[in-house]
Amino acid sequence: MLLITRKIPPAVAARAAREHMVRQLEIQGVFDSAVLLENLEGVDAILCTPADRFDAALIGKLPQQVRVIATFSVGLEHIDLAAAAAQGVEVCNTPDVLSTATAELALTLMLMAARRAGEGERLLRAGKWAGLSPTFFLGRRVSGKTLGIFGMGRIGRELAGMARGLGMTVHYRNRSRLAPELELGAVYHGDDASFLGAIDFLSINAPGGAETYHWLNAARIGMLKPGAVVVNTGRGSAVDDEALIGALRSGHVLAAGLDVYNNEPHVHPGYLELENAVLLPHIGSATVETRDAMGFLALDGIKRVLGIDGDQ
Ligand code: 8YV
Repeated sequence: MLLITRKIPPAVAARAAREHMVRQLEIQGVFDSAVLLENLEGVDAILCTPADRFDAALIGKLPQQVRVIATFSVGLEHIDLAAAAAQGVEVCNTPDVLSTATAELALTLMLMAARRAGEGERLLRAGKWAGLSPTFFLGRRVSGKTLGIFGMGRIGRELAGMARGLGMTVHYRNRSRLAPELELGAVYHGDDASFLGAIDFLSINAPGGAETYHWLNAARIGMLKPGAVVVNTGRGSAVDDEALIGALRSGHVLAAGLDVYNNEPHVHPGYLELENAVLLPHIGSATVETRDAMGFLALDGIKRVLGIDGDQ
């Protein structure tokens, strides 16, 4: 029996139903582990999402029969991997298939933030557009500028390719330097100060978790050039919200484009008041094509662990 925590795309649900007995929960908003625990009878596989927190306490309560947790995400920070391993539960995620969609959204946010697209749309819809003038609504050009990518994994590299298409120069910060065939001319920095001081746009594409927690804090924001643009499609936990909001207020950071937040779905109220913040509701991978591919990959992982062969 496969337990699915939240509503999934129809094509994925149809395949899941061909391959398993399915128990479909429709949890919305904040995850309630009690609801999950009440529904585990006969379950050997769970399909969850990043909004569902599988900490050590919850994993410890899973019946022995549960052999695999597949998450509808590349991110794994919501699952205590050590606790799962200790209990003999395999964990599968959905890398690669969402890289293009997420990079597209990072690029969308870069363009929207620099060209004040959200603010302009709000102004027009409010009936406040008084007409053209040479000084009206000036933003900043994106082409020809320097993009700094924090986290040069699959999504970061996809974004680098798109940015090169716009004539941007790409710099990056990563755990380690990439091989030349992956780097493709991007400039590697071994420390934050040289990286942050060299760029006009910062895109956070690193995973969440302890290693990147509040990486973009007041000290690092201070290392950015005045007028830099910050974009985050990785995890909200990589940003200290108070520090970023302060820098957006002062103008040291010209604009930000955010798709991910600390404490989702709650958004720090400071952002909501800022015209220079573009705010999207965690839709980096939200295309029909990508969500189907993610679901199919998660189901592949479940089949592998449960030892189910071939297409059912
Ligand atoms: C979510 C994500 O998975 O893959 C990730 O880590 O954050 C997203 O793609 C998706 O929003 C819904 O499950």
